[in-house]
Order: sequence, then C-alpha cells, then structure tokens
Amino acid sequence: MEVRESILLPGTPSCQGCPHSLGLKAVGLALDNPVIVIPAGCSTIIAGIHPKATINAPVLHVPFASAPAVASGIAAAFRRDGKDRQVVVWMGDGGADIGFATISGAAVRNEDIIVIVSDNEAYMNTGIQSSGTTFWKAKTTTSPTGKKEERKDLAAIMLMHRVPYVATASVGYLPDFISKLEKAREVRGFRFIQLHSPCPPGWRFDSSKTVEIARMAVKCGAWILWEFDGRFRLSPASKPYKDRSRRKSIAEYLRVQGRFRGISEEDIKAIEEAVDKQWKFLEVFESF
Ligand SMILES: Cc1ncc(C[n+]2csc(CCOP(=O)(O)OP(=O)(O)O)c2C)c(N)n1
Ligand code: SF4
Ligand SMILES: [Mg+2]
Repeated sequence: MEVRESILLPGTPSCQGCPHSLGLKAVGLALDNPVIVIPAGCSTIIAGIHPKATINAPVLHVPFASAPAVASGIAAAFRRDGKDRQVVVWMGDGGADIGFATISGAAVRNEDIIVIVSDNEAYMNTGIQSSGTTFWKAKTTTSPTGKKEERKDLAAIMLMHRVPYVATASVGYLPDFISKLEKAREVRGFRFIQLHSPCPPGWRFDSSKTVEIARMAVKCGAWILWEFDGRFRLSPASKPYKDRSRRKSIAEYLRVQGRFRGISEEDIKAIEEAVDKQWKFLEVFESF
C-alpha cells in the first residue's frame, strides 16, 4: 500500500468516534489529489465552516440532489483541459435517497466519477430520521417503534446499472476500503462504493465502539462485503460468513445498539430471516 497523507486535518467538529471521519481519512490515503463534492449532511459540518476547513483538498458543498451532476460537470471540465484528476462524491445515505435521480443518471451516462455513500443508516445531521437503508426495526425519530419498511440494497441497485466498478465496504475494515478505492482509482467510468458507517449517537452506542460494531455487522452477516469489477466476488472478510453456521449472533449485534432497545424475539427472528435472504439474493450475482 502506498503511503499518502490523510486529507483530514486534526480538530474536525465531528462527534467522537465518527465513522465519516474514518472513511474520509481512508479516501485521502488511497487517492491522489481528489476533488470532493459533498451534499448536505454531517460531512458538510465535518469539512468545516468558513473560514476554517478540515479537508485538505478542494471541496464543493452542493445542494442535496445535485452532487453527482456537479461532479459529472467537474470531470468533464478536467477532461477538456487534459487533466487526470479523481472527482469524488462523498455523500450520506439520506443524500443518496434524495439525490438518487442524479446518482442514477451519472451511472447511466457512465460518468468518470467515484461516488461514495457513507451509510450511517439514517439522516443523522437533522436528528436521526429514517432513510431507505435504515436497518429493519431500528428506532429513529421517524420510526419511534422501529422501522417497518424493507431496507433498500443501494449497492445492488447500482450494480444493476451495469457500471464498471461497484463495492461495499466498512469502516471496520479500512484496509479493505482503501484497497477498493485503489482499485476504483485505476478504473475509468462510474465507480460506486457503499461504506457501512456505524454512528455512535445515531445508533446509541459508546463512541469508542465504532470499529467494533462495524466488525460485528460483518461477522454476524448483517453487512456483506463484496466487489464487482467485471466479476462479482465476496471480499475476504465476509467470505467465511457465507456459511451460516460460522456467523456470529445477530441478537448480540442488536443488543449493543440502543436503537434496538426493547426489540422482541419475534423481530430478531424476522431480522435473521431477512439477513439469510440477503445472502441468498447475492448468490444471483456470484454467477456474473
Ligand atoms: C433539499 C434538502 N432537503 C433537506 C435538507 C436538510 N438536511 C440537511 S442534512 C440532512 C440529512 C442528511 O442525511 P445523510 O445524507 O444520511 O447524511 P448524514 O447527516 O447522516 O451524514 C437533511 C435532511 C437539505 N439540506 N436540503
Ligand atoms: S452524528 Fe454520527 S455521522 Fe454525524 S458527526 Fe456525529 S458520529 Fe459522525
Ligand atoms: Mg446518513
């Protein structure tokens, strides 16, 4: 792994144990001189409020729905000027809900950009509202008795856009995320990574446990690490858990998060079944 400097400067205003901060550090370690486009969300605050800045790279703060469209324009301008520079959209899952039309449009046009969705499973910056990727039965301010709707599988949706590179990653496995970014860096066209980002205040766990809980998600099979670069494959950290008998307890993963406080045995069983279904669903892609 080449060593680069972190683009995240000390003293960011994020909460302690913030997963976005971990992910942004990894972006700086993997990519040379990126231009970063950020729609509204916690990352807007983390990037700093004028005249201060905590990201040591050019950052454009843009309205929610426009980020991939803005990034497409910047990439086109670089292309016109003969400059080879990575244009990265760094957005939240809420941004990916509200901005889905422009993510999809940029993917269909195979724009030369990297879109990273740092998925903390809710609209955290505005007070923990439920998003399309919020975990089943998780309590948020808009799902006070636990989220009842299905979770959308954003990475699979992006894969079905037939773009050259799609992956899932986790802040619990930063070397894996960095190596995926390094691979994405070498690919031309639309690249997409959904980064699993457990959030201490939003998920209600101690700020020292971000990485531990991100790893629990992978080990119980609730978050599956995979990559598509022309061929679909499970990433090494997730591979063992294809075998259901090797997965750690989902109930334990839920128990350490306050957002599942009071969850019933019946709901835990429903979540276990949903996780099994997700693994089965991915088998379809394994034949790609
Ligand atoms: C069009 C529009 N609608 C709503 C908002 C208010 N808003 C700002 S940040 C945010 C939540 C963002 O959630 P997410 O993208 O998941 O990022 P997170 O804060 O979780 O990192 C919302 C709803 C806005 N800025 N613009
Ligand atoms: S609410 Fe979560 S994502 Fe937002 S700054 Fe705090 S730890 Fe980071
Ligand atoms: Mg979010």
